[in-house]
Amino acid sequence: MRELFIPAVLWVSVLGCGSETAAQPADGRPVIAITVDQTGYTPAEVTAKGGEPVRLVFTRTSDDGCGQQLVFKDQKIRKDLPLQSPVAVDITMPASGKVTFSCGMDMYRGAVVIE
Ligand SMILES: [Cu+2]
Repeated sequence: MRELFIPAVLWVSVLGCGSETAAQPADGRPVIAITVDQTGYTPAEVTAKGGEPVRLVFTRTSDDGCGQQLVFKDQKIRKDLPLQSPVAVDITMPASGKVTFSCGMDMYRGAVVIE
């Protein structure tokens, strides 16, 4: 019975992830949309308040270029960005400084800076 049970749990967690992306976050954190294509991130620089939790939603809109992977090096976050499928990344801004992100090869670069 265990073999049947595990896939069901996985399916539910994947589904939950997708609906979480589309919905407004329950804690009311700001949502910032970023597009990824062959030119990199648009916008490449976004702002948030120091110490504030935010949700970044990345949507890759082109198979050209190398935006298929998304890396937040300092936060040790690495995610795949499927084409045309929004991926949410929740972070909490530091009190000062900025949060940077890049593609898997560190060619495309973006940042969340404190407003
Ligand atoms: Cu790259």
